[in-house]
Amino acid sequence: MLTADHPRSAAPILTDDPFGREVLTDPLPFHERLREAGRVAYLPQYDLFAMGRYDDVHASLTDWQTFQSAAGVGMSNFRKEKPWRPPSLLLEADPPHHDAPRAVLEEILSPRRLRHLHAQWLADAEVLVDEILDRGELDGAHDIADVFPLRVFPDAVGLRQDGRENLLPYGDHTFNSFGPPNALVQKGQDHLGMTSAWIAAQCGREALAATGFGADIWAAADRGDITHEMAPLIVRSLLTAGVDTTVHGLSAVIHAFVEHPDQWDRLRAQPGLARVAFDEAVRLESPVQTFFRTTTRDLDIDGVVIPDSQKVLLVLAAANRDPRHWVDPDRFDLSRDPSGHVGFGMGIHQCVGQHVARLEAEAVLTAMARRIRRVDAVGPAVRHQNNTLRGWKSIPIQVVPV
Ligand code: 8QM
Repeated sequence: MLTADHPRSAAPILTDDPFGREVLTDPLPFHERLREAGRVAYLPQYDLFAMGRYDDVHASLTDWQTFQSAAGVGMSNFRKEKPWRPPSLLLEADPPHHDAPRAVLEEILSPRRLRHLHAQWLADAEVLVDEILDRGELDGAHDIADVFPLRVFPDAVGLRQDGRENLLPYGDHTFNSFGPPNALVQKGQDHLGMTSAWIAAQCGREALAATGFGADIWAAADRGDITHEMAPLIVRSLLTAGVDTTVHGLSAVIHAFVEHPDQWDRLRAQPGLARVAFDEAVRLESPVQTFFRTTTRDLDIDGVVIPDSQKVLLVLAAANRDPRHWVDPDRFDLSRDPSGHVGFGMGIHQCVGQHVARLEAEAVLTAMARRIRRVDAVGPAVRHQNNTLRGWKSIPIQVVPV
């Protein structure tokens, strides 16, 4: 085994580029090499450490004191480099600054507070399923996964109608920006000024409807739970993290069912499995593949020293298929208990919007399972390329009604 010449380190070296076209096209071989290399590996191309075993990824996510987020959760180290946008008060913060914004958003997005959306979103999903049944042949990514979150989430936030086409490109660029400044980031630069300006303009109180998640955030500022200066940035978090993630989560579960028709039959027989199916797809596909943390001290992991202020790549997707933790990890299996996957992260930063995501997925899958007997592939699915997200650009399918 090669050894890193990093000072005082003895980490196994991996020469893969986790953000190169080869790994982004098929990340699984890299994930296996990472898990098998040891508890931690060194990637000389970027001077960073990486972890892919479930226990180590889980432990690092839960130890926010040692693995901080405030120096950024992308490759860029905010202790050394200026962030491309003002840091998120949630994602790119740690206690104590993280606490108030997190508590406010967690309450606003809690299952109890989302309950009133359930019936409307199911009705919206039924309308969408009617539309796709009329067509027969369609694109599961373009016509379902891209469409549904954009129909329900901006309304729930309280966004104005015009300009919503900025949401997906802004999110896609942000997720690219967590990686190195490669061609995927370059491609997003052209329209970034306009897109960012639109996003920023939607975060003010006057731009938001009188009811919705956005208004709820401003009301929390009026109560003094957060300051008025914090409110726009917390709204920005919703707009950044709330659309692309659910789009790729939905495309993951749709693709999984196309590939596993037996599991589709199972969902039809037992529609109550919709939420399990979604979490199992999030485990299997890990729409958010990776996040970084930054060490706050020198660490020793089985003799491998990770120095203070080092970027550590946590490969959530590798942990979610680690055979040390999961039985038959590559199987999409509704009889498994997928809870404990790290696709939503773990610990104090665990996805605050996960109940929104599950409600959207439950609505879509429930409506589909009621009306659609079969979902057949009619052509090869095409991957979407992003430095952080894994999903599909195209899933050509034919739907057969019940
Ligand atoms: C990823 O801006 C933010 O607060 C934010 C951006 C991206 C995410 C989360 C938060 C994890 C989905």
